[in-house]
Amino acid sequence: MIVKQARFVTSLSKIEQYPGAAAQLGGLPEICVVGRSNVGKSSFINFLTGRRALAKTSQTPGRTRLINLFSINDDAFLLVDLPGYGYAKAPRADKSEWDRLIGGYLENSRSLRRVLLLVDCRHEPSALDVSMAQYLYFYRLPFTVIATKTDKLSKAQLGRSVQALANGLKLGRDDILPTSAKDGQGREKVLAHLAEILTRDYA
Ligand SMILES: Nc1nc2c(ncn2[C@@H]2O[C@H](COP(=O)(O)OP(=O)(O)O)[C@@H](O)[C@H]2O)c(=O)[nH]1
Ligand SMILES: [Mg+2]
Repeated sequence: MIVKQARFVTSLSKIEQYPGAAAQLGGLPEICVVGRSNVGKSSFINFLTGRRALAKTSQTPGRTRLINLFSINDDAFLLVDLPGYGYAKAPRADKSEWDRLIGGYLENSRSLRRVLLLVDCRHEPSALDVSMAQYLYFYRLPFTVIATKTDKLSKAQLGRSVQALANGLKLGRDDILPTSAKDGQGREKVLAHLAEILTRDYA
């Protein structure tokens, strides 16, 4: 797949806004991005779309408290940037609002074709990453694990890390796609993977 066009559509601060926004766009297929805050979700969206600042990235974890919708290739599909989970410093009330946003979206989207679960390639999956994978299994939401920030490791280190991630998430190592928003690693593979998912016939 070639990303010819990408545009920001809207931000949702409450899950109640989602059905209306999705309907207004005509129920486009959706690919969503989840992961802990600061794992590189917004950078991943920019990397995938080839746009430097389509999604706002941040040095400060826990900034995105919104669901951001991006339309790709003239409404071929939507990329959905979900708020990051697991930001320890968030006030308690904020935390539950985030969970409501993430859970509300994942359990209610009718057009969700794939969840991209982003994990940092440098670390073993956190307890929250493991919970998220279990949650996705529980709701039978098909997902793909994307390892981010591969530019921070040597090739040998990356091989070991991907294996550790696969073990921690009970996946095969080929089920994890390594990427770097910095040097572009993995972009073609991710785009081919998404193209394959989006062209599948669900009828
Ligand atoms: N070296 C490197 N840094 C990255 C990469 N992806 C994201 N970052 C950095 O990680 C931080 C958090 O990124 P962001 O996309 O805002 O994460 P989000 O909170 O998950 O949306 C920022 O400082 C990014 O520049 C990557 O592939 N390589
Ligand atoms: Mg973000």
